[in-house]
Amino acid sequence: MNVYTPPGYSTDTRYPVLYLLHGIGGDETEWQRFADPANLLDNLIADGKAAPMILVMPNGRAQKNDRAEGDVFAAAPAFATFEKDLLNDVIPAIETRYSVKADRDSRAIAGLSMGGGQALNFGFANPAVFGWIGGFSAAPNTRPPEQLISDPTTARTQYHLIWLSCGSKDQLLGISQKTQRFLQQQQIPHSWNVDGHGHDPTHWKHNLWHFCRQVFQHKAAKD
Ligand code: FER
Repeated sequence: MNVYTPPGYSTDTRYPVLYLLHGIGGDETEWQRFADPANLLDNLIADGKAAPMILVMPNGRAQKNDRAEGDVFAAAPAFATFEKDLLNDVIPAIETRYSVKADRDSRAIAGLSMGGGQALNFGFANPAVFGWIGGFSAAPNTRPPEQLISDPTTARTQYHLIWLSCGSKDQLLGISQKTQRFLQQQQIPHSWNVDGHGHDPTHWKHNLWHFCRQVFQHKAAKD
């Protein structure tokens, strides 16, 4: 995994943590290749527009060969297996090695495409672990709504932020739409951001920016 710590990181302070997940052809370096999350967060924090936070970008392909090689779709099951690695290994490792706030209000999960599906699946299945969820261009690994959110009553009040986004030219738009429609029907508060992009890095970078502006801020940030 790659870990970002905010400017002035000190063990005198405890920080919230955003777990940020990659797509089917990516790995723990993917976000850095196109979104420069360290600069994005440095700038937002300097402007007082994001909470100082730790950002963790793990490899979400939980199998022996975790490289994005060959037929990357063949590794889809390993993205589901990663739920156990995240809960049992990644989060405890971060909470042992870094000065973090270890509670659901201080843990967020977000991701792009395959990682967006993981963020939704893992975030909704583990309300005691995550208080903030972001799914950008979520892929077909996203559980069907009734399985994804088996207890809508709880979901209605549990999450500080549920951020769903997709480009209008993205072939996978239907997956986010189906999820969003369910959230709306069940009156589960959420943000829904559709732009004119396809399944592309600009969409992911923009939505990471939006998500970082709001995560760990108990009131939505305003310009
Ligand atoms: C699929 C189409 C797209 C799929 C996964 C993806 C597992 C993921 C795309 C990405 O992460 O960019 O049918 O099935």
